[in-house]
Amino acid sequence: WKQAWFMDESDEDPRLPHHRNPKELVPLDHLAELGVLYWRLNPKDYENDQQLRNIRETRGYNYMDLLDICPEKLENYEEKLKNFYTEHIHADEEIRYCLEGSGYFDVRDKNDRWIRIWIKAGDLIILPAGIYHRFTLDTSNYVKLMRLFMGEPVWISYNRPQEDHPARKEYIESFTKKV
Ligand code: KMT
Ligand code: NI
Repeated sequence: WKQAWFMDESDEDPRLPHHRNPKELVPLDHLAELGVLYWRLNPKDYENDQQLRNIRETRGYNYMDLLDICPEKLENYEEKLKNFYTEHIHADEEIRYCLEGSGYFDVRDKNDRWIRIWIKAGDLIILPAGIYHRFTLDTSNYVKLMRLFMGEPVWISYNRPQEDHPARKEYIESFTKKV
């Protein structure tokens, strides 16, 4: 697991890795403390993958669609990418499964530092409701994502600051409840 790290502070192209010098990797259990969950699945034949089926059934993800992020297949490509990379939260979990290509999900940790999570084919990630995050392509410039959702999908983003949003409050409270 060498797929998550603390980001540097530079304003260079977001599609670059933005490692700190020296590199500061973030272990999976640190992400789990933030409520970020991760699975490694087999992206080939995803339509018949029993592991994916189990996750969807266990967590109630009855909704599914596919999103190809490239200029040819995504309407309003530039604008959408700009919105994806604007720091935001949602009222619900964000569940993304990478089928092809790669990209970066950045999430804020408890000290408001950016953690960059590198998602490649086979990576399924769940961001909890209320966590500040953003997304960018990497220099490969392409990703195919499966979007999962419990019930009727809601894709509304609430840009930071959102300290009074119920999902944000609940997320923050989830830390103080734990010892
Ligand atoms: C979102 O809410 O869609 C994002 O955070 C972007 C990543 S998935 C296209
Ligand atoms: Ni989001």
